[in-house]
Amino acid sequence: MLLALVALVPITGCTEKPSGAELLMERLEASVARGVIMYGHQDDLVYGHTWQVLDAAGDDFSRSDVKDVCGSYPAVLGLELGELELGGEKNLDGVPFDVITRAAQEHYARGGIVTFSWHPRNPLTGGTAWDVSSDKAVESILDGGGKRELFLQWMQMLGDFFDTIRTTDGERIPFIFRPWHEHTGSWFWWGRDLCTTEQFVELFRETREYLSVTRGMDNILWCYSPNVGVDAEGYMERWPGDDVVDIMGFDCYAFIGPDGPKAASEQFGAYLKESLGFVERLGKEHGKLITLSETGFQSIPDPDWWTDALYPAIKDYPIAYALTWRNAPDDPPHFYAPWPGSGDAENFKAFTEFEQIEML
Ligand code: BMA
Repeated sequence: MLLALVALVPITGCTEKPSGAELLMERLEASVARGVIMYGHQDDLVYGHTWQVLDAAGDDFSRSDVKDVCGSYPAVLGLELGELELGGEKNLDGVPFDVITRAAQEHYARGGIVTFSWHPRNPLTGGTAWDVSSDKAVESILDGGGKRELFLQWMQMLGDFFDTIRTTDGERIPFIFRPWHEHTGSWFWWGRDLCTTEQFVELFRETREYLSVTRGMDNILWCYSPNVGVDAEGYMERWPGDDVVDIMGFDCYAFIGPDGPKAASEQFGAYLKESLGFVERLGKEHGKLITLSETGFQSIPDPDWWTDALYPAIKDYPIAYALTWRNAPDDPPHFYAPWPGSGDAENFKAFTEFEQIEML
């Protein structure tokens, strides 16, 4: 005890208080060093298959489909900011922003880790994030572009929102931000065929520069997350730089094909392993932590997917966490985690009981 106390006393003048981002990185690194993989679920505390939190002040954020099934919360909570840039009260999935803030606070207070994604609308056309009708959207928001002012407003709104992510003592909560994700595909307006490598890199770097430098937010870890379907070279093609990325992420889903769920699971396992192989190598080369930033099998039609497909594919790789996508209450087949009564519930429980899988 005494030794521990001595070790904790800072030597005046020699130690600077670590930033929130540094503390979070230490925590993630320690978890990877222990050989565990944290389980994450998108929007876990804000809604589930049959319910939704709409009243930020009146809710204790104790409900979770995952907890209802296995008794524990996910260690990582993903939250979504799409349409924050419109200035309304709710995100693109109908979640009020004050609910998002409170969920982040509660999850952090319980010892969990928070990560934010963002599907902003197309700044040029006014369409959704999936509006890929113009290859000039990214160009339009960069320096000299016609939508530059709009983009600067978006950045300010993002910064103002992130400023609400604080503990009750007013300390900024450390979190992972994963903007401009899946850019190796061409389904978002910032995707591969919609802008040049230089433009993408500038977009990522500017976003970080604004939040980290202009707004001084030293509580954010920055995650880069291409989609499966690329090789190591494709993964690195639009790398924004070792100085602006903290975590190398990777999004990879299972998709049902003509041969049914088992074949889809098998195929998923094979390409996930192959991809994690080179992401692990790139992580070592660049000195970065790696993670499975999004994964899942919509409706989980293979009831053994958790233990027979996902687990064997990830268990030999040093990923910090594996985050499955959301359980949409307004779109019943759109679920990626179990809920009481879902066909995969028992299998999910068995997955969380592996020693290597960490829940909260
Ligand atoms: C997508 C889908 C959409 C959703 C978006 C942001 O992958 O789940 O329905 O609007 O993520 O959460």
